[in-house]
Amino acid sequence: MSALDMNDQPLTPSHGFPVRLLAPGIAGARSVKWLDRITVQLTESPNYYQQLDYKILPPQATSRELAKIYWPLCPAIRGLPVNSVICVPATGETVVLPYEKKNMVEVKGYALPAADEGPVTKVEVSTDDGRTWTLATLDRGEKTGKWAWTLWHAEVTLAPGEAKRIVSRATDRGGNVQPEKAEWNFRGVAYNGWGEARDLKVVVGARK
Ligand SMILES: Nc1nc2c(c(=O)[nH]1)N[C@H]1C(S)=C(S)[C@@H](COP(=O)(O)O)O[C@H]1N2
Ligand SMILES: [Mo]
Repeated sequence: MSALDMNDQPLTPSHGFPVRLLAPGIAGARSVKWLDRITVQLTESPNYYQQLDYKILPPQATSRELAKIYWPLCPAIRGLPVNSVICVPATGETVVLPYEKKNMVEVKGYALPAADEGPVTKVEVSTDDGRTWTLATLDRGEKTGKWAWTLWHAEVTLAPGEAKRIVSRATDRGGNVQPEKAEWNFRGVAYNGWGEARDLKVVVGARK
């Protein structure tokens, strides 16, 4: 489909004004901006980004030279895998807990479903490297669209101290669950290992 607006405002030039293609469930790289013509053809587009970028190369493609062998052999990315990211707190941050609510840390982030297997149905957060999980609240709940990103928040227990780590894991309607780690690839694309905030310093603030 084509888009003329974004968030009820006309598209800005940097997002593709006057017309932008929107391909729901397909990586944003395919949502072509500044659209001026559409061709229907039997062969794949020779466009640089279709042929030589946004592909998941196998792990043995470890250099530019080796990658050259694999570019024509691998399919262009279409759908992205299920994913979640922790935005608050951020890695390296010092979290000051109010004295009255010590040990409870507010965590916020976003999640997206795999390709067209959305929406995200569950996000979980862990403060013990995945041994136990706390269910996050999906901000839009049932109203989340099939292809939409999901904002989420959770409150987790985290004792004061240094080098603390929080991780997140999303599940979508198709049953896809975010893995702890994803396999390395040359361009680092489509990485969907657990969301993470690490090197956190947690301190308790003064009594009110
Ligand atoms: N014409 C055109 N459209 C494009 C691109 C581009 O280089 N040229 N980049 C794509 C990529 S890789 C991405 S991630 C998205 C980014 O869209 P945004 O800037 O609106 O977030 O636009 C896509 N559409
Ligand atoms: Mo991109």
